[in-house]
Amino acid sequence: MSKPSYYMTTAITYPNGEPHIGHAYEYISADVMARFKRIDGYDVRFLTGTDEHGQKVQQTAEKEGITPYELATRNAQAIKTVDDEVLGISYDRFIRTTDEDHYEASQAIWRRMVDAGDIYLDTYAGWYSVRDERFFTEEETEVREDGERYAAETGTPVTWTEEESYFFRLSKYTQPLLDFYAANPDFAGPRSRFNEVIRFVEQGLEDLSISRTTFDWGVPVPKDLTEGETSLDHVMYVWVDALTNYLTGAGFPEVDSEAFGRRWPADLHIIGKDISRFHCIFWPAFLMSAGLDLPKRVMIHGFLHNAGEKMSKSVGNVVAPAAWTETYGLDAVRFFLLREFPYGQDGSYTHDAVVGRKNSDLANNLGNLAQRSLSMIVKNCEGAVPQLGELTEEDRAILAQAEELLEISRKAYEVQDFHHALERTWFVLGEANAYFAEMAPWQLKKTDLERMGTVLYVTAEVLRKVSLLAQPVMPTSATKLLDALGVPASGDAGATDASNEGPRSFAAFGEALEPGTPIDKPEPVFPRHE
Ligand code: ME8
Repeated sequence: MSKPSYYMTTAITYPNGEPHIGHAYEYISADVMARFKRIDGYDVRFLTGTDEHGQKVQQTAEKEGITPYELATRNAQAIKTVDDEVLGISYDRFIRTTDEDHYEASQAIWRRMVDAGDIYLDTYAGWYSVRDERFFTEEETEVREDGERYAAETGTPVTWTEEESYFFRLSKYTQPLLDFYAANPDFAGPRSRFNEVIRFVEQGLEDLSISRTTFDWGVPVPKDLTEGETSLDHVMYVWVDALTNYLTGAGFPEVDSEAFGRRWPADLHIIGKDISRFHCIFWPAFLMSAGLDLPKRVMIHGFLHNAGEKMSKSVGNVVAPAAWTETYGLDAVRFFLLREFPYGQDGSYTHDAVVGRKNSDLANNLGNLAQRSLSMIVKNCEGAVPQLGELTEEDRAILAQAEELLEISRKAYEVQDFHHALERTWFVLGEANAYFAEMAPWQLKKTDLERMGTVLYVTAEVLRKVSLLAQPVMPTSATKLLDALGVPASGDAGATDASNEGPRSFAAFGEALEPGTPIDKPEPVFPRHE
């Protein structure tokens, strides 16, 4: 039987600078989702990449005296290196919006929107923020103390823009969008952010300017297919081609291909809170116009702040992902980001908070328990998983709690509630630590060897389940733990890179440890951060 398909994406990053820890937060969380689904038996296609067109990239390139393509190529490479070498992101394609097939896809969706009668020629006059690559109405802007005008919502400078432009009949989609939201209450999450989108649409939508004529760094608009005469060369508004990357990655415009049939509609778009309107309003409207299915879910994550403060170049508090992974280790960073605060909310990091998680949750709760119980097995049970004697109430209770974790995690991952999955898992681990302390197998060693073996078995079995579920978040460490527990690798669980050679499928979750399996002297997996 073929595996069910799961197609998911991150936002594509502007390559006008190097990625910071806020971008890393998005890549890591998406990677955790992709790994979870692979281990759970899905044929995952995971798309990430760079959003290379538009004025922002063009202006940065001009300042540096290079072409936009040169700038984009340099920074796309830097981002890819962070994905590959710093964060171990298991993407399947790194798309660049300058890729040839993406031009084709962008022009194809444009044609479909023209065919639907949704594109017309007019003049745009209004405010534009290059930094946000976004239009603002007069009411959405304000003049600040310095006499300059800014977008009120994002605080970025805006400039007056007046030019011939194609428009998309977004207004026509106000009601269809509201109907769609009502019929699909899980289309976007978390609910609070989805509600903000709905309230915005309820006020009524205005048509959207979707092409630019005053610069040329973009996908050219197909000239022959227009409603209205123009002598000007238009390039697409960068967000039109940017959003279309999700279709390109699925094989569009080959809509009849096997690949497109499998991958589209996308199962999940992961994005940050600043771009929810683009993904929950413009994108479904474009797709409705083009006669294509809508994505199943958009998950809107919060922003990561440095000790409560927004990261910014001018404040000088921007953190490079490598600075973190070198200091704390990759798996600890991945764990911290998903465990510390709920996905969907904003969160903050400090050195003390990361070290706290690393030492208490990882070194103490997980590392120590594994180290102590496995060392005892090696010393006192002839180096093999002990036999299981008669189970007490306490044994049954802790085993039952561990057993429930897979279903709890599946439900949580379905709505990208990574935080809840980890919280429950570490709660059970806390219970296992309490069980171990109470049962005191080091004392049983002197009085009741069979009972000691049972306690060690039960502890190891809980550790096995916790380690299985920890794989998506901490691929390297969880693999080491599973190796130490003598759990065989399952070849079909989506091995994708060197850090994830031996993922164990969740299909084996219910198959308890085999007594007699050899256990080697354990190496510490989670060192304390001093
Ligand atoms: O918005 N914390 O690109 P981008 C968490 N090209 N997430 C953050 C963050 C922070 N401090 N800073 C940025 C764009 N992000 C467009 C996307 S998609 C078709 C086009 C997130 O480079 C941000 O919310 O500004 C977005 O999801 C992603 O990083 C890329 O941001």
